[in-house]
Amino acid sequence: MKLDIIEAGSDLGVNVEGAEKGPRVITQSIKDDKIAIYKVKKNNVKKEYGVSNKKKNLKAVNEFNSKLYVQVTKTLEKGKIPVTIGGDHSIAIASALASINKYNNLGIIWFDAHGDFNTFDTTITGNIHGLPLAVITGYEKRELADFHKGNIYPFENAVIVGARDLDELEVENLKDAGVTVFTTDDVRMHGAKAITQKAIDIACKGTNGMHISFDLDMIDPIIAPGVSVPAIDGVTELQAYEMVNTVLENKDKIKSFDIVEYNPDRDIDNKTKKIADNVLNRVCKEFE
Ligand SMILES: [Mn+2]
Repeated sequence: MKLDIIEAGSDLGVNVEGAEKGPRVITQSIKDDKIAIYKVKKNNVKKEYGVSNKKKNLKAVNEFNSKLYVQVTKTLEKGKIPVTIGGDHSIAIASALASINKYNNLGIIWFDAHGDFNTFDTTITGNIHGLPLAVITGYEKRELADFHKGNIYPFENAVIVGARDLDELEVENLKDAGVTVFTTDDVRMHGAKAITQKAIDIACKGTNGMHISFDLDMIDPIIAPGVSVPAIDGVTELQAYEMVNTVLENKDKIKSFDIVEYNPDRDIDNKTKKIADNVLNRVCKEFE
């Protein structure tokens, strides 16, 4: 196998329960017993809630991500692709940074309903899963990536696909940084394949490849309700598969992959689990 699976069961970046259990449920669908599955476990900490604290669970998120960074690095050192299964999206701070630490110069495609481009100054909720893209591009790095000394992702090689639920100040951040954002409307207007191809071109322009971070909440919550922060008006299941397939057509450029935000507590009739299973098994098949 050319890939390892890493279960990143953390819900420390979000104020609802459930995401912690996501990876365990999803990886049960893996049929190929040659695939190695590693687990990074959350320390037994008391989770912080409320919106008055803008740095909720900061210490615990960092502890978790430090461990995950080490685990992802081990896979990268073997020359394999780490496929990290979340957990909330804060885990991508570790997976994405470990990858760029190995490959020095990468782009990133962030499939997501949200921008995840808040800083501690602009966040409304203080939930750290709203910050990871800002962290790994250095727009907000100060306290969330102490374990990483290497390069960060250039703004000009960072692309969000499927966005539709962005905070006002977050939009300002994205404009200020110059990160490319393709919305659900863009996907509808130009097609999932064309938009994904554009995103690949941007992520790979002048870089050594790309990290893919696939947040299941990009998909419409009627189709995929099993996420912690659903946003209406998402892409269809078919469009999501088209995006994954288009990315996998460029598999030589893929250095690392995340599938995040599955929340089994919120799922209905395993609808979201089935989609996550399909995406994961599609990725596994490609990197046999
Ligand atoms: Mn996200």
